[in-house]
Amino acid sequence: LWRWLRQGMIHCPPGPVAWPLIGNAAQMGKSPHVYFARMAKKYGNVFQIKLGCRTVVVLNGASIKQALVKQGAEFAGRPDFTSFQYISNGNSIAFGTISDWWKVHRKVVHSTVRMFSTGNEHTKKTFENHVVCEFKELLRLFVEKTEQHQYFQPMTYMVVSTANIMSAVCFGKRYTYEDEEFRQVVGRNDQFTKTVGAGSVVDVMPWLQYFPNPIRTIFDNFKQLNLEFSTFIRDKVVEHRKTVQSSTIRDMTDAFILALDQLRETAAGVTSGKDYVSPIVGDIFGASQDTLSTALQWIILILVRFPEMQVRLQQEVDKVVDRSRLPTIEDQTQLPYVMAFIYEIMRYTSFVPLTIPHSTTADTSLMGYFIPKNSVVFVNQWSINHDPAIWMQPETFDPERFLDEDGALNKDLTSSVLIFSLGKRRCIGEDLSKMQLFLFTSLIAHQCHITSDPTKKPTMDYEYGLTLKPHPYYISVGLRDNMALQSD
Ligand code: HJJ
Repeated sequence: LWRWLRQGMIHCPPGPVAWPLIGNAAQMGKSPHVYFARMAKKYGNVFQIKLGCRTVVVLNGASIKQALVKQGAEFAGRPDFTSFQYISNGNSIAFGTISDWWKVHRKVVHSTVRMFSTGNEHTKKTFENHVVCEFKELLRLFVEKTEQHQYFQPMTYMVVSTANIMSAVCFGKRYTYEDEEFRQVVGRNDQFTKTVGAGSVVDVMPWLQYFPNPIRTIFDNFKQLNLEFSTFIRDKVVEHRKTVQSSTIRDMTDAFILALDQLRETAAGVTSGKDYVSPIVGDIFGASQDTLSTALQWIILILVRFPEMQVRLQQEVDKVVDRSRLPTIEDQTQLPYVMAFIYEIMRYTSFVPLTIPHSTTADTSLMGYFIPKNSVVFVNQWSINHDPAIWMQPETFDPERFLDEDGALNKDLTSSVLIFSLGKRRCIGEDLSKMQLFLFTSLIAHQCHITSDPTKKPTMDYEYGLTLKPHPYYISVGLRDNMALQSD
């Protein structure tokens, strides 16, 4: 490849002209994914930019599947970004580069997550119960806040609520909305997401760490939050280790301790002193609460912006679920509009616009361009979800696009939505997420009616990061009847 490059038979990807020192960083603006989609129109799906000291290859549209699936091994690395070194002390599976152990651990994590969610009928019911219990607590709080203030900001409650679902699964414990320690641990997702998102400034201009400036302050906060987050997780794992028994696996942390200890013992004959469990529990708990609370914030925002869709959801759920019971997982096949709504939330908001940055593990070529080993690679998921060649009027929010003439879910189209990535780095929690979002959405539709302050209509604006966070908004929640709050 290098010889072809010298002989001019293969070229580096084209791209916009870069400024000295900062490169194209200033051009990205507040929505790098939109800027990248615009550059893809000009230079093609594979182009290259300069961010500070780094050359970054940006993948859009069809080049994504080619790279992540067909040439999966070459594109499965992670760059050695400064910020990644502070996540679980540099031992995160999601942010760490690949190795032989990485592959084994990922398999164990995937099957363990399934064992506590979509694995079988029994695990599904247990998971469903966690979601329903947490939904009831959230609804109780929403009604109380509405009585007190009429309109209130629901964001932090949704974070605690989704974190509680995974806390029940991981640790067998839920926290109250007032718990200060828990709010400290899960209440800083906006800071986390800003610092690890593709194009984060410290990662491409590391010299900013070395003198006082606003970027350094953000980075110092990021380090602090990761320290506190890791301590919280490690304490939980230590507590579990004291009482774990292979005869009764209480929760996901128990399962990880047993599975990973056994793995290491079979491999090495002894267990080394290293803690392999905490970084994994950190990834699972951190990723699920950050992403699912963001999804829920977008869902409720869209529900109040499009009241007619909220009514349509209520009508569909009412047809299948009467007032004597709550929606369950088994209802999913009969609620295509609910699923279409969830897919449209994922497509339209694309709230993970770019994946966690990748890097190449070898010199390679893609769509005819040369890409050297250790190149930083950004994967623009948003570009697929808003491609006019795939979607009619991509900038319109319309769940119906996923339904065929008979009102059934169009599986070809739903699988065209890209938000869980592809290939060796694709999301482990996809099935768990879809199940949880289905339950939450149908429970909301069945149980309550949500409205916004007519004088303060919420905007669709967001803060960019690994996940896009909608700006704060106010809602009011009324019960359709009193059923969910009366039982148990
Ligand atoms: C966290 C929020 C954290 C970890 C992990 C160790 C695995 C959104 C996408 C993927 C999710 C990526 C993962 C995130 C891990 C968080 C999250 C926070 C500390 C953490 C594409 O999540 O505030 O702190 O430490």
